Amino acid sequence: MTATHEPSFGDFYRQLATSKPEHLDAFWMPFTANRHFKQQPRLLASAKGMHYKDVEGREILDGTGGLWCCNAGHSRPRIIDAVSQQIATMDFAPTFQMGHPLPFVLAERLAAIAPDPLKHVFFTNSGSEAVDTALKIAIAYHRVRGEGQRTRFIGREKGYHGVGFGGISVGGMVNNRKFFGSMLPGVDHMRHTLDIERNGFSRGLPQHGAELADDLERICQLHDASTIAAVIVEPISGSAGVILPPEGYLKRLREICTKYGILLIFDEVITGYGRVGEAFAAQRFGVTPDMMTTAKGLTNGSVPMGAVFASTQIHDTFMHGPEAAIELFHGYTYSGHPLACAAAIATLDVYAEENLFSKAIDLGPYWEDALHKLKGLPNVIDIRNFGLIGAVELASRPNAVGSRAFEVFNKCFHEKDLLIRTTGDIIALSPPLILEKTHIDEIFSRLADAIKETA
Ligand code: PXG
Repeated sequence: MTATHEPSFGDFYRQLATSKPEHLDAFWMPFTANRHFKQQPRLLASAKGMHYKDVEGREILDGTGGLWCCNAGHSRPRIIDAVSQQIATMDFAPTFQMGHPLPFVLAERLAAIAPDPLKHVFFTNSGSEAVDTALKIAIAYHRVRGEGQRTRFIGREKGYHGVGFGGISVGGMVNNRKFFGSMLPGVDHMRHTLDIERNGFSRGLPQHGAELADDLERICQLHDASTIAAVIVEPISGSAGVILPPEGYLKRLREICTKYGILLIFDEVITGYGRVGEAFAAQRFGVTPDMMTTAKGLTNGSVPMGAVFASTQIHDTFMHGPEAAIELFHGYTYSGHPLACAAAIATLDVYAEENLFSKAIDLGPYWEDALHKLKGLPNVIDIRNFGLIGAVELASRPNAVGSRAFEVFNKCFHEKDLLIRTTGDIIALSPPLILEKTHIDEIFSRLADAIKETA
C-alpha cells in the first residue's frame, strides 16, 4: 500500500495563504514571534526529498532537515507505507502491564546501533521527555543502589535540553529559564565552550578549551561529588548555535564522572542518527556516556518519538527487587506508540540501506570547504562545522541581537527559496543527509547572496 503524498493545493491552503492575521490567531505558536509571523506567514504545505513546497507551490531547499529531524529527507515512501499499514492494523495499544511487538523489535534494533553498553531503551514522545526521563532514572538509580543523597544535576551554560522543568533547569539558555521561576533545586552549571577569540573559524573541533571540563572538578569540590547524580551535556550544542566540544573536552568530562561515580548523560537529540558521521556522536568522539537521550531523527521527524538509552549497569540495577514489583514508576501513555515504532523501524531501514550514517564522513570535507568560503562576507565573525552541521555567526547590530540573522533567514525564505535556522545572530544548518554536492553548492551560494544583501 502506498499512501498518497502529492500535495493538493486546494481551497484550504489558498485560503490559509491569503489569510488575514486574525484567521491565524487561534494557534499560539511555539518559540515564535507570533504577531510578527502572522503579519507575513511562512506556511509550508508539502515536502519531498530535499525540498519543501510552500502553500503557493514554491519549492524551497531545506538546509535544516525540518528542525534537525528529517535526516533521510522528506516524505520517504517506506516510512509512509509503514505508518499507513500500522494505523490500519492497530492504532494504539497500551504498554503499561501490556505489550505489543513493535517497541521490543525497535529497542533491539536501536541497541544494535548504540555503543556498548547502552543496550536498554526507554521510549518517550519527544526530546524534552527523554531528558526528564534520563534525569529521573539517574536519581532513582542512585537511590536503588543505596546512594539516595545523589540528587544534584550538573548542566552547562548555553545547554539546551528541551522545555520540561528538568530540561530548563539543567539547560543554560537564559530566555528559556528566566520566565519560569526557580525550577529544580540543586542544579549547577559548567561554563560553555564557545571561545571565538581563541577558536574563531576553526575547521572541525576547536583546539582550545579542553581545560573547561575541569569546571566539573571544581563543582565536585564545592558540593562534594557524593551529592551529584549526573552531568548532562550535548556533545555538540545545537540550539544555542552550534557550539563544539574542544579536542579532548568530552574525554576529560568522562574521566571526572567515572572518578566520582557520577552518571554522564549525552543529550544526542540533534547529534544522533547520523548527523556527525556515526549513528551517535558518542561513537564519533569515542566517548561513551552512561545514558543518551534521542528523538527527532529517530523517526525521521515523521511521528513524535524520543528514546533514552541506558547502560546495562543502570538497567540491571533496577531489576533486583521482588519479581512482581514495578521497577520504575515512570512512563507515558504513548511510550512505544505503534505508529511511532513503525515509523522508527522503517527509518532505521532507510538509514541502513542508504548508508546514511556515513554520509557526514563522505561529504564532510566538501561541506566544510563550501561553508568556510563564506569567511570574509559582511558581518561574518565566525564559522563552525562538524559532520553535516554548519554555523555562521554574524556580528549583532547594536541593541538588536538577532535582528541581522533573522533578516537573512527571511531573505533566504522569501527570496532565495532556502530554509535556514537562526538563533540569536547565528545561522545554523543541518541538511538532510541525502543531500548531494550540488545541494551543498546551492545552499551556500544562496546563503552567501542573502548575507551580502543584508546590511
Ligand atoms: N535536547 C536537545 C539537545 C535538543 O536539541 C531537545 C532536547 C528537546 O526536544 P523536543 O522534541 O522536546 O523539542 C532538543 C530540541 C534549533 C532547535 O533551532 C532545536 C531543538 C528544538 C527546536 C529548535 O536548534 N532541539
